[in-house]
Amino acid sequence: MYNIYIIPKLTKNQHSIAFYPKFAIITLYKFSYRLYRFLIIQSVLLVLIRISASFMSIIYSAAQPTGNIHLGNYFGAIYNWAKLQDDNECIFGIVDLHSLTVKNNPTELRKRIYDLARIYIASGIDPKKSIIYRQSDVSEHAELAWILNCVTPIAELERMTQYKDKSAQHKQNINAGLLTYPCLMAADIILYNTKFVPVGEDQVQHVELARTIAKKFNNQYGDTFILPKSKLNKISARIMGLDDPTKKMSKSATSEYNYIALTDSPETITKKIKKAVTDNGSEIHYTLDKPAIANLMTIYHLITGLELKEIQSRFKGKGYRDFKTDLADRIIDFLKPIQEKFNAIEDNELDLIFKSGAKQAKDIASKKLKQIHQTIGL
Ligand code: AQP
Repeated sequence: MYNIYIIPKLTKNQHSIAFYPKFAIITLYKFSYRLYRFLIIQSVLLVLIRISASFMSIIYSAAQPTGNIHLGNYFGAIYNWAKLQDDNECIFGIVDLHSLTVKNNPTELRKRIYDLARIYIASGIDPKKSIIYRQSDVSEHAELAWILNCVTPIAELERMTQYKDKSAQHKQNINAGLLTYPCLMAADIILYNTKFVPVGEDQVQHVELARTIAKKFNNQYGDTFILPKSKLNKISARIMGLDDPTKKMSKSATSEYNYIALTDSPETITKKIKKAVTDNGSEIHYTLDKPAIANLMTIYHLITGLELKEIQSRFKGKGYRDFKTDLADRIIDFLKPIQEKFNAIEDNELDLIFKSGAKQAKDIASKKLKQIHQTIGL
């Protein structure tokens, strides 16, 4: 099949003007054949890429620029996102509209948005593989949130744990956004035909509500949305506060001794780990009735990759002091390359990433919203 054209070789003498037309035809044949072969290979490759892309899942997740990103956010979410980006189509948002549910200083908020993007990239999220964008750059989120508000029963929103916790925490500012937050989060997710949402345990209830809302919409208007599922990394899904191991580590904790921020200095890390609450006794042993040491051992495991049993035997006969000193040193070493990358990323680099991310996200979101408009009769 490949030798359809028998192309005679030209001898030296044949390279004369007399042979020019024949030579030109042969060259044209050769060229067309190569072009034909190139195009066939390209089409086959394109079909293969499309087939493999159709098996890829769409992954969506996001974080709020509400404070210092800590080890809980990192191991519960961001670290897992980076691992998913080779085999899936990943979209990672900086959900700045969500952060407005609590009071903000505009200058600080702007800085936190850029710093969050820095954290994503320093943690291994590659803007060439994944879409990184700011939620407020894609207005479709806010519009779909309004539409979803109109299919979501208030009772569903009122029973959300985060709404109850945050209303108690911000008594002076219990705004409507705090209550309808899950509708905006549902919009973030289902706007992109998301299949999986890798999150920490505290966000599972919201992802389940997003699924319920999508189901309600589909029942009312016909199949429009894919029903998303949360994706958890069991061991790191709930990192507890260092000052209170019965509550999760949180960006908006009142005490900075609650968390280790990814950008904390070595001195701060050492101080925070030294001050971390411990249980009665002094044995380095993982048991659920000793939540403080269990939490610190989980962090040690995530940082070093050592199994809990190995950690136990490594510190056999030693006390909390030795364990804490080693843990602090290991966290410092672990965060060093992340901090170096974080400090090297310039704002103008991020502006380009935001621009390209917004374009890519908007492209998907606007098509989906158009479809939704048609479905609901707008
Ligand atoms: N302690 C945690 N352990 C494991 N995962 C956690 N996440 C949050 N805290 C822990 C996960 O981090 C991702 C981004 O979180 P977010 O920005 O959506 O905020 P959040 O869930 O409300 O967490 P924070 O840190 O407590 O922030 P604030 O104080 O602003 O509310 C999510 O996937 C989350 O599950």
